[in-house]
Amino acid sequence: MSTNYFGIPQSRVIIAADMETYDENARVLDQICDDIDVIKVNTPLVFHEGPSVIRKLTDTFQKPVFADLKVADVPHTDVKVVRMVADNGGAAVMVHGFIGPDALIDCAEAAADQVGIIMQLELTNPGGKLFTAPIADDLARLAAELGLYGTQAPGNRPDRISKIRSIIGPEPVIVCCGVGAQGGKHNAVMQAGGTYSIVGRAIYTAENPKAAAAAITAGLQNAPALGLSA
Ligand code: BMP
Repeated sequence: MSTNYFGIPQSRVIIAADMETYDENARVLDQICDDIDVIKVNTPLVFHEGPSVIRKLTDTFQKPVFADLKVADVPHTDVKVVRMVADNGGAAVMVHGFIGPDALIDCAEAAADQVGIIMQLELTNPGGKLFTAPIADDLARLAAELGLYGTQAPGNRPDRISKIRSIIGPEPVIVCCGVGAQGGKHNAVMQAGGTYSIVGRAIYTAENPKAAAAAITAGLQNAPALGLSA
């Protein structure tokens, strides 16, 4: 594994900064920034604020920003999005695995060791079991063959995290969405071999986001340190 784009992990929690304005997210981040390792942004916020929000968050909160833009197009379009993330100081970008090896290779080249490529495998919603789960293991094999920085896995299905970890091996990161509001548990994600839990509403809609973040990580013990090598 080349670069550790997400730095030294502590809580192993990625906050999904999913509110649509910078200010709304900043109000929560001001309270919980010390409790999380990475800030994840996705399309509603980036459409609303523009891609420069990636650098603004990075500089203000001194945390790596993961651009969850679910890149899923033909290669010459994909690479523009990857470059946009790199040019705005992003640490990693989420790219759908189903775009295939040619497009993924072009994305990795465009990332040029400035940005980690994390492959989206299996959606956490019930419908994700219908079309994405059946191809997820093959996509994970492809992610490993291409030496990508990591993959996504459904944090609300620990058995799937274990399977994906067994396919990709100990080094790549696995980011696991669906912890908190979608039923996943941080401890179970860690025990199954996940590297990071992604948590959104369970923290940012809580009356006390700091206490909610502490509750997510409470009781975490002896978690295997997978995907954490520099
Ligand atoms: P929440 O914790 O509020 O459910 O948010 C989950 C976050 O993870 C959202 O940003 C969502 O877009 C993302 N996500 C997901 O829930 N399931 C997936 O399969 C992939 C995701 O990126």
